[in-house]
Amino acid sequence: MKRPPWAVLALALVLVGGSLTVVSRPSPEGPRYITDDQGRAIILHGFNTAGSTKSDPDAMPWIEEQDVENEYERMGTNFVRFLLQWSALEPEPGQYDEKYLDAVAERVSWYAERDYHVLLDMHQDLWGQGITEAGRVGNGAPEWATHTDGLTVEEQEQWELVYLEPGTMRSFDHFWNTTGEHSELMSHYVRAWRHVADRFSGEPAVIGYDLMNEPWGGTLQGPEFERGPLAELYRRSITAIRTVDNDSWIFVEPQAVGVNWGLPSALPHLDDPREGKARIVYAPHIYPLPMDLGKAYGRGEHGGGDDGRIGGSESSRVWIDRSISLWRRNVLVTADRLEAPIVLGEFGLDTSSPGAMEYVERMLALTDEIGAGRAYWSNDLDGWGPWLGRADGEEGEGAKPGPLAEVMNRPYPRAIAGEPLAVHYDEPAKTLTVSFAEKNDGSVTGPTEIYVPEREFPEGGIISSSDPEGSWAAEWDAARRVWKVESAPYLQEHELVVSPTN
Ligand code: 9MR
Repeated sequence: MKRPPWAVLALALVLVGGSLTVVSRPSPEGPRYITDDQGRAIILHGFNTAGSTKSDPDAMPWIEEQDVENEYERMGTNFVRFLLQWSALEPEPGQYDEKYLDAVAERVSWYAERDYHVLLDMHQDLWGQGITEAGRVGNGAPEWATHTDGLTVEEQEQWELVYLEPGTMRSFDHFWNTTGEHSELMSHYVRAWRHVADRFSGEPAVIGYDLMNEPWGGTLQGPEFERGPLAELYRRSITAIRTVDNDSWIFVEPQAVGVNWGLPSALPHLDDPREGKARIVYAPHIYPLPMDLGKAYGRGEHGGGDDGRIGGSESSRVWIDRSISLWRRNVLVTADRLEAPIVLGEFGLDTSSPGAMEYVERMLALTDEIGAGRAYWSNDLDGWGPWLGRADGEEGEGAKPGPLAEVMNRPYPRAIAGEPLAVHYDEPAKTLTVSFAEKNDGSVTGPTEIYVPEREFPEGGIISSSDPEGSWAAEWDAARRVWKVESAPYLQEHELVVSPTN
């Protein structure tokens, strides 16, 4: 593969960025967690659903209700980052398509019935379909909100490069009002969010709103963009959403370029005017630069990727690991500044590339370690997702699981009845350890819930607690494959261990 010129620039940025990053310091309060309506800390584990939304005439993902059922059966997930399209929501300025929202609500109900948490993500790539006449690239913004001023947009083999096309840049510059000509666009976006929040505020399965997918600043980049118009969009959206929805969590992303590779974000602290403690979530993505350049996570000299070399004789895995370390450090710094819990909104790759499943395991372990939730990109039937395709295309038969389905199907605490201290899954031993502290403030009303897969835990496996015998109780819900655990409330700390039957 020929390396695109901006990738070379980017590589240089990584080197410079690495030396500029703020040294990580432990958070004064430790990691923060999202809580559910029973006051439990929830660990979000699931998929983005779905990329197919972008090109669907009704802007719906490919799934049917049976596919949600299949996902639970195969992987026991509890989270979906569900893609929305502003173009479908507000097809004409100020007019919202309620039928579109009905269709979203129907899908939300499929998840709700299976105890999932749904994050509504206002997705965009390359601004919107209207950046080209053919409409083959770009999704998100409606055509009426797309002003290229006649500047060109050429399609590129590597889709991200289209961000640099003049017409795309101009469309973003108008939205961020860098041009001073279209301040109405941001107002529309904010009102559209308020409309969505108004519609879903009473639906407990909707955990929150991801204000904008992978923001791109056009001609404004880095701190100037993140502290400027991006923060303004977030502040205005948060204020608007809170007029109709006091309880949902509001997810904010950093600028994607650079930060997805591990560089620092300059996103500032955002106030939350809700009654009660702030509910802002930091939701970055990770796509290590070597992977954007076509490198794989394999162990070979070049990571089993293409024949280009990165870093002399080092394998690309070394470079990917460096990106991951950089990402981890910088994400913690930003989350600390935002005083927000972390959810990794996207990570993903071609599941057939060398070392792909080791990369996924690594990201699952890392998110456990930093107390973050995660949504894999994506559940599409495109070689990145958990399904190898529809089984014979027969209705009701569902999709065939591939290697990713195995890796994602692992023990995890769906909900923790207290303040999580550590979550650790030992892959070779197939043993999950969850430790947490009592809250002592009466805010937690439900039990701890731990999901375990069928294969190594046919009847739930063996569960033990550090609480003295007789002071705690575990109940096995065989249908959902979930342990429900009541711990001894008079103890300050608890450790639960679930291990395979033999
Ligand atoms: O995987 C998606 C690819 O098929 C599309 O061509 C591209 C442009 O819409 O988007 C890809 O998905 C991206 C997602 O929308 C945002 N984060 C990065 C994802 C992978 O590149």
